[in-house]
Amino acid sequence: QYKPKKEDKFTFGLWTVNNPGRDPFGDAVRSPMSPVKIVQKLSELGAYGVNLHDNDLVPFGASAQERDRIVKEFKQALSDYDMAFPMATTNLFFHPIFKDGAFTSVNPEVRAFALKKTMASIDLGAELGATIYDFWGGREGVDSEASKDPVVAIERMRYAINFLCQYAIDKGYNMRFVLEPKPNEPRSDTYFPTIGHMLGFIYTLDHPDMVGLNPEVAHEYMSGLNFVHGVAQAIEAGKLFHIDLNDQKGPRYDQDFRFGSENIKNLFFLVKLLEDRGYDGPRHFDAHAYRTEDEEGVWDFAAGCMRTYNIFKEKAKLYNADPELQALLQEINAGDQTYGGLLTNGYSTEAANKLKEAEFDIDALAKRGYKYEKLDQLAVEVILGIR
Ligand code: 3MF
Ligand code: MG
Ligand code: MG
Ligand code: MG
Repeated sequence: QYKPKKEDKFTFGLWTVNNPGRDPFGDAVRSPMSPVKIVQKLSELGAYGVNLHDNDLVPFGASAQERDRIVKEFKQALSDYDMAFPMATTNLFFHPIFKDGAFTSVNPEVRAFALKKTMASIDLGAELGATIYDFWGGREGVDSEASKDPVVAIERMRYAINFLCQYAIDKGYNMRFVLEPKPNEPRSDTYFPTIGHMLGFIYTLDHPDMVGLNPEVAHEYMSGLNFVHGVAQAIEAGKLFHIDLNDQKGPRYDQDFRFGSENIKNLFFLVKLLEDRGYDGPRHFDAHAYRTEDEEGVWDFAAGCMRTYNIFKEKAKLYNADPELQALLQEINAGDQTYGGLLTNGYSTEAANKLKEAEFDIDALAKRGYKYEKLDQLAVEVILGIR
């Protein structure tokens, strides 16, 4: 029942299952697997597709022949194992050249190289069939506030995204861009730290229709924010083009835990939101196995992400079908929602005058109990599996 199927649209980045478990205090604990093996194994587990950064597949600085050989072999694997390739992105954070950022570096030569590298990576994504191209800020930020003018940094980011949108249009690629906010790590502070900051930025671009969001669970939790509300705003704005699912224990270092391993209640409401609102993009897991794990643990991790998503999806159906819970919701939301047309027809002088003359029973309104304790307990019992 919870077994992942292609229609579930579960995807993983090559970098997620291939995470070697390196951290600031310890070396790699797992050796890299070949991209072909990853494609095969994820397909067997029921995933729909894979995503990558350019250098997850083609090493930094590879020759044209080497690149073409690797890409050919990878394309063959996608076709052999019936795996989709929805999203690609650029690694603009690992190589030391990017230590001060890429598109927002103070060094113009680094900014130019970052554009060149991204164009090559967009070409790679297009060749593999990606229709979504991701931009995570990586090292676009500061450690010292003295180092950069923050207004100039925003202008530089806009210049880069506009340049690259036009590049994709010029090339005739069927591709939309997604911007992925994160508040910090690896830099002390990253520009465009949250969904809201990024959403505001999109409308200042030359091609705002082409650009949406790739929100990540852990990134918003690192800011102490409610991820469900951020995603809802992206959905309402028509900007949820992609999503990075994982988990995180509150505002601390970036953990990228297995989806649903920590914030069970909030992530239940996230899955309910995505499913109720008909989100039809990839459900991408941007997470990795605990550092304690060997290869077997990596596949346990991957299977767990998908299984938990499907359990939440099933629970959301139960929630929507629970008679007591739904009756209570109806009771809570009762009343003339249009308030005699005054709450739906917008402003008019007549409506304003009517409202000014209206009498309200302030005491009765103030005394109302909202029954949210009862409702929340029912919700918790659905999630805990006893309803
Ligand atoms: C870092 C991230 C990134 C991005 C990736 C594209 C390395 O916290 O989330 O993963 O997600 O660049 O998805
Ligand atoms: Mg992340
Ligand atoms: Mg991360
Ligand atoms: Mg991510």
